[in-house]
Amino acid sequence: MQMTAEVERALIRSEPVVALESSVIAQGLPPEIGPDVAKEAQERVRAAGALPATIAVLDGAVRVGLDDAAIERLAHDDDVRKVGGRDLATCAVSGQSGATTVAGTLAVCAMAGIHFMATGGIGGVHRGWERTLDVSADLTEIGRTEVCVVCSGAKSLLDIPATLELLETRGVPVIGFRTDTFPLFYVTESSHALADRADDAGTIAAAAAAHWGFARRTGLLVVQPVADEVALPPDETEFLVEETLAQAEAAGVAGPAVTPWVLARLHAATDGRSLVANRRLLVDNAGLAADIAAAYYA
Ligand code: PSU
Ligand code: MN
Repeated sequence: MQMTAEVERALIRSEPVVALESSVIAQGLPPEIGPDVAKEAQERVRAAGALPATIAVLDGAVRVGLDDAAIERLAHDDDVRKVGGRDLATCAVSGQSGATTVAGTLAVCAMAGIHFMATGGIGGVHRGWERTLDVSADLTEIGRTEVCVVCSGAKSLLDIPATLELLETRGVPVIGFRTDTFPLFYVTESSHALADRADDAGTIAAAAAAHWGFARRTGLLVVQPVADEVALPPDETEFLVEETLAQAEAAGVAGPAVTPWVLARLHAATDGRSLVANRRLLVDNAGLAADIAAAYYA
């Protein structure tokens, strides 16, 4: 594992560090936008008084903290793997490069001793899981890694009730940040009620400290709705998601390729409005994760 000197120093001194995933750079966003968004997220973390540590594998080295050149490579090289927890070792041993999903990022957080991370949306239980068994490894890793994960919920292309059930089964608290319902990524609200809500970062930091203090060896999931002014309307979005999922199935798209494929279609179908929302929520989630980490280590 190669950690940048500033991240290593911060971790040794118990100063706030926020891990950022990189699959969003390589697979989630178009290459001409991904690096800008990644850098903006990093700047937001710094502005909140924490250090960003974007995670990836480059030429077989697990990297904690990336410079701008590394971020550009992830966006533009065409042999960058999508790396979950199971892929870390084979990617490293073969000398390949890979961008880490939430699951892969959490696996590296466990190695590095990082307890806070931010992402856009987590992977979850896919619709049709009864047939396909497609359940994101994000849920497995959140269920066994002591990291507070900040996201904007999950896309409605997932089976949201099943995803929430599995989080409960795995012992993961789901805390709404200034919301009482589970947000659906581009959409601020849903009909899925949450048991827990917090209105400031300090309360979430206290919940994380208590959770780990009670020897709960799992993550916590913090869900923050995308800002109202860039959110997409629920009905239009639900229709588009349904349509795109059907197209994916008809085109034979399956497994890890589903989410990137559907995202790209949605970006085109909304004339880029979904990209604006995606960008905003990624940066805002990085900021909230930094606020929580700063409160935790204060
Ligand atoms: N949701 C998004 N954009 C993304 C992802 C999810 O809106 O880029 C990525 C994240 O890295 C997440 C991963 O961890 O997809 C989940 O992939 P899968 O469903 O294959 O486990
Ligand atoms: Mn999957």
